[in-house]
Amino acid sequence: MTGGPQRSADTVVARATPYGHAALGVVRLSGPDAKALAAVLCPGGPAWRPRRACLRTARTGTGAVLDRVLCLWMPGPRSYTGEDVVELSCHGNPVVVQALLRALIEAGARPARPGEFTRRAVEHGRLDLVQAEAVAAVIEARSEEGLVLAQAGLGGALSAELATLRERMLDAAAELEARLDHPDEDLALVEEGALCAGLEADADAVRVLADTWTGARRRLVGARVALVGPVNAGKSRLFNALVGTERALVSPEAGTTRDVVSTVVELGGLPVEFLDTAGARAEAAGLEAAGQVLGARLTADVDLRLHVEALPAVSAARPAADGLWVGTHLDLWCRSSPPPTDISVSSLTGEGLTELEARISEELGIGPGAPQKTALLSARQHARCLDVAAHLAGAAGALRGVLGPAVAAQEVVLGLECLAELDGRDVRDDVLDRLFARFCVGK
Ligand SMILES: Nc1nc2c(ncn2[C@@H]2O[C@H](COP(=O)(O)OP(=O)(O)O)[C@@H](O)[C@H]2O)c(=O)[nH]1
Ligand SMILES: [Mg+2]
Repeated sequence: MTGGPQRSADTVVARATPYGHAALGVVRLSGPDAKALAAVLCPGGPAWRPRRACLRTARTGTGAVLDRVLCLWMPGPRSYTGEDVVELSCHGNPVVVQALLRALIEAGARPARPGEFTRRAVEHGRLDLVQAEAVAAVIEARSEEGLVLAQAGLGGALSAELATLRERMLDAAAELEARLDHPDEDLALVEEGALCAGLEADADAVRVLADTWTGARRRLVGARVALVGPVNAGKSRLFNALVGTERALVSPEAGTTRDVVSTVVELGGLPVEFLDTAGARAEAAGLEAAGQVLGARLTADVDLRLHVEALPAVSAARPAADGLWVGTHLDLWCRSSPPPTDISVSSLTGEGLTELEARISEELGIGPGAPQKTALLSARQHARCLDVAAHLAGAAGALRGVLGPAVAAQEVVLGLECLAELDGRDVRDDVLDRLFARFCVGK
């Protein structure tokens, strides 16, 4: 963080609950005047006591009652943002929430920008950047396993792992600097081979950490599975069987499916979006060909591809691309040898469907298995981790090769810079702007 901790001069306000009718709505204030502004909104009543909920009456400027609100005053620095915070729980009617917001803004509060509460928490050292992203993940996680990973991040597990990595990298940098400053003296504490091996081991460890993002992303936002293959392979019928509803049109006529049809279902506790696509055939033209192009584009980054083929017409060789090779029409398979596909099903009788679902879960790495302890929680963290790993590998390579300790030291320093950006120790404002813009207002 550039500039170090600083007190924000202004007090911000936002609703902390979504727009809509609900039992409760929460409005949150943060900044030096939080309590004073809340006291203007809720005049009179008992004395304000820190961290004690108190029922008060919010009034318009003319004294009319807006709502009875439960007020909680959390003086800084022991608050979410590190500043004075007041949370007002009112009735969950957008009219009530809007009236409270307007009154507080008229009294002098400023509407908060997206993610501003969490950004203030980071600026006041209450959270590091990795934990701030964990806050977003806790709010957005779409599975319980994702929530557990997000909570581990918020609890500081990932931050601690990064802190020990930083220590090792600083030690390596110091070792390399010692070799540069005094090339003729034997000041090195660590023998060169061990130093190289240490850098390589750290590069590997950071790559392993980077790899946790794939599994974590699926647990946080869900996974996407596309059904692809030739026309009339039985993709649409299998799609309907997998999502448990007659969602896609099924027909013996080739070229029936044109648009991508998608449905989200829960599989092993995760939301999984299945996508049915237009089948492939060389003579496709017009809308059918356009459907194939659209299908290829919309499924370019799926987590898993099911290459579907009808068993009576199955090719002898497996499709070249990654994914599961699925044979349909198992009910029509009458040859003595087992089908060559990875897995076979009959969408007519249902045979093999349970096994296919289990296989899909396995391919996606969901369901029972070793739970991850620490995992990355954003694409940004993933990108920075890969940068750190590349610099560490570059340092080891330089030390082993002809480039030597000067280049190796430079690589470690560059890696440390990436690490500082990763956990927010030293991160540019534009990076923060982009990151917090993804948060919603009030977070
Ligand atoms: N007997 C049998 N027929 C199937 C099976 N799966 C699909 N079909 C039939 O094969 C034809 C083509 O199916 P469809 O799902 O539209 O294929 P798509 O073009 O790949 O989407 C339809 O008449 C389906 O009823 C299956 O497992 N067994
Ligand atoms: Mg189809």
